[in-house]
Amino acid sequence: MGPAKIMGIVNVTPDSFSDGGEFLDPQRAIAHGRELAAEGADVLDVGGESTRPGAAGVTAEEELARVGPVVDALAGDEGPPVSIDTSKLAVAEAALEAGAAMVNDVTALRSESELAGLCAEHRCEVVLMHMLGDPRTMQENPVYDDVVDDIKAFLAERIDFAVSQGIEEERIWIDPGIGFGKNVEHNLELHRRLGEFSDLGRPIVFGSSRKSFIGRLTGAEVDQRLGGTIASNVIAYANGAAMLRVHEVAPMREALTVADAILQPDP
Ligand code: HH2
Repeated sequence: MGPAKIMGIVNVTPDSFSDGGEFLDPQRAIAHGRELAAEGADVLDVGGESTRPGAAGVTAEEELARVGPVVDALAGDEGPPVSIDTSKLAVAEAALEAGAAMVNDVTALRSESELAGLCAEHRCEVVLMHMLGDPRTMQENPVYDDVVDDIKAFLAERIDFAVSQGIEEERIWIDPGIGFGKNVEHNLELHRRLGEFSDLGRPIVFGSSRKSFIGRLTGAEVDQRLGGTIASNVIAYANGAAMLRVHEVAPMREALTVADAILQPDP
């Protein structure tokens, strides 16, 4: 097994927690996606709806207006495959038709009943992420019996559901959903015990880039969390993550090269 894949984040939103508004103009988002591709991203994750704690929802029309031109352009490049970060059927459908190869759904196919069938039909890759509650309420007071066991049980159920809808198991990725209904200690425990998710038999996507637990630990503002992001992702990789979803691809690529040389020495 080589190093983990890097998923570069391309936000086309006015209010993402990490870079809201920076790339709302489609041309800027496209240019940003191309930069991340040049830095070595293996996948570009295009999103038009912020899921940060407390974020307001957005209509499918609005979301599609944001991401449509960006997916069109990036999927038309020779570059890395495009993932669409959405929970909406209409947005996923347009993106898949424009050439997206992956649907990254933070609700794990719970938002729109037909999304699973659409993914099955297109034979795209699918990311199933855990979230407790919804973005408006998820950080209020998350409680688990056992954070890892509870999330594993949820993901096992969502894998069964996806397969029952015709999605091939080989196309499914799982994600514990760092920051989605988790307090700082939950997030840290998920790093330490990430290896337990390998029992589910599917590759793990990990998304901690710039998230608030890093700010809580370091005091750093959201765009100053690269050091914490690197530490978090290297530990996740060491504990079995197969895909790292990050804002800053080049430094993550460097860190992974070093981590990989340490963890997987040439025989
Ligand atoms: N986190 C966010 C969005 N999508 N997808 C996956 N699979 N895993 C994640 O951890 C994840 C995700 C965070 O939400 P948002 O507020 O949109 O910010 P950003 O996209 O800048 O990370």
